[in-house]
Amino acid sequence: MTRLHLVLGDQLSHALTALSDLGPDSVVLMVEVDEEARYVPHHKQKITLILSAMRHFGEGLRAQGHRVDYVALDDPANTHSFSGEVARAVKRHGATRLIATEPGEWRVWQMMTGWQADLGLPVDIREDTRFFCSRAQFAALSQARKTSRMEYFYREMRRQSGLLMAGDSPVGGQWNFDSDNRKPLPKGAKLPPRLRFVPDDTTRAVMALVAQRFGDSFGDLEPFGWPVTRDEALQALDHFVAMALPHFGDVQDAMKAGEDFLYHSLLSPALNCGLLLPREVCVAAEAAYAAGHAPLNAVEGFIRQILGWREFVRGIYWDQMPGYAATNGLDADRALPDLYWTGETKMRCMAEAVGTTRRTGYAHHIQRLMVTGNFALLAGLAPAEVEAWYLAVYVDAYEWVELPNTHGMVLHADAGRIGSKPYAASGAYINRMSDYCGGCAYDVKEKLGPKACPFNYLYWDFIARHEARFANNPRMAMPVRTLRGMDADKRAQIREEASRFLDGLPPSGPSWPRRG
Ligand code: FAD
Ligand code: DLZ
Ligand code: SF4
Repeated sequence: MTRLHLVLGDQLSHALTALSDLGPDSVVLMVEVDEEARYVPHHKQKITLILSAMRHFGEGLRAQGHRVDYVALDDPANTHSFSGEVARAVKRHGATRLIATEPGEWRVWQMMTGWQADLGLPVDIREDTRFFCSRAQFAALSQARKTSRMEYFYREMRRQSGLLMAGDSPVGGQWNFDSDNRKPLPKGAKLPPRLRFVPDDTTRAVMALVAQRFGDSFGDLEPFGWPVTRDEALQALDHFVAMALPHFGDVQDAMKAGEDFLYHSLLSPALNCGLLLPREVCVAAEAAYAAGHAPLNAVEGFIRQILGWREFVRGIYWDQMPGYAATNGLDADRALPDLYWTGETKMRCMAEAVGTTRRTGYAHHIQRLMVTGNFALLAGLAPAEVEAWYLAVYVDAYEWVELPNTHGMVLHADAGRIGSKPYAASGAYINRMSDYCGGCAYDVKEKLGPKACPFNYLYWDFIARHEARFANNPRMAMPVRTLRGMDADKRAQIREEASRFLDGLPPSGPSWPRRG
């Protein structure tokens, strides 16, 4: 009798349900497989982070006395797929039962649900209890119409978790302090130093493997500084709470040239691969408020991102897949321009956002949403291509969290399931929230002509392309009215300049594989 307990690369938590009943008849299975590294061309630092964190996690289990069967990427017998490696391990150990925790991606869920029949043994797929809201609870809340907007769902999660609650009421008498959180970065603001971790021997060995096998993948391999162990992830959490959380709220939407991190937590990579649990992160933030170390608008804003947005997008993903990925609410079909991979463009905001992405595997939320995301929306880029890009380039990207953000929040391809209106903005927004425009080859104040900021005419062209659709959306009524006030010549010029600009962008080369 051998029970095989499968742990995937984003399930590196000792609290994982698949590990809850390890016994003398248990073998923990962890597998490094090419298929997971190649289904989109993942950033080199993402592959490094996951493989190094997996190796450390496996070693940790061994040190606790558990039997761990760890299949390395360069094992000559490796079949390089989850299904192939699970089948080999079942044979190797004469396993009588396979135990897993539900995966983060529909693609892997489909594989997993076929294993019982394919392998001819019982397969337990246990709930992933690391989240505040289970898939079943979200479905029930949706039935009860409590997930139509993130804010309603978030309040439900506040009540359920007790976070920032005083009895039945929100602490401070308000659920949401977002209106306090939209300031640009003040001049001369002193940004906190960020904790980066020096790669140890395990990480160095993985980096050498990644350089050798995935040298043509996107992004810089070095300097690598992401936490790869539970201990490092806890240090990163403490550091964020001490140094950045107090300022998190006020300038949450700000951007600054040359500053990759501002006051953001940088915790998503550790949270999403399991080294940190969302509850402990929220509790640490709440404790900072209780201790008078951080103000309420910062702590509420931070907790809302995790307890609200993170749980909400996961709920939508599992509630709506597989159909969710297939919708194209704005009929967008333009190929992804090469500048998303190269960062080569005169638009300084885009060059900054892609630049930090290449160097670090990270860009903060407003860069993802209002720069690369806004451009993709205005330009009418094909959802599948944009989604494959976001899934590949960020070290924190897994489809359950990437897809609703890209498909829904950014591209409005889900026809409003996530947001009631598209987050479309002209150059004025980027100018207000950043210092990018000052050093840009384009002029943000110019609306048309060779010097005009492309975001300006692309914005109006976007509104014009969807005029009929947006006229029925009360939240889009104002730009539609303004558009209708423009004379025919101006509208024609906007169309012409937008087309010329977009048609002039080189599309991605064939060397960048699409999502398989
Ligand atoms: P902070 O700003 O410090 O926020 C704290 C935490 O809140 C994050 O660590 C994250 O866990 C959570 N969070 C914040 N916003 C969101 C959100 N919209 N959805 C889910 N969780 C959120 N986040 C991912 O974790 N993985 C992705 O693949 C991903 N893809 C995105 C794609 C697009 C187009 C956009 C607009 C956003 C995406 N996000 C994604 C959400 C958000 O941008 C990142 O969570 C955030 O930038 C991570 O950096 P941080 O840890 O410093 O976040
Ligand atoms: C992203 C990734 C990569 C690059 N490699 C592996 C791997 O070799 N083994 C593994 O178990 N997981 C890996 N992952 C994470 C998986 O893609 C992730 O667990 C699934 O997509 C389910 O969310
Ligand atoms: Fe971006 Fe336009 Fe500003 Fe240049 S002028 S940085 S393109 S918003």
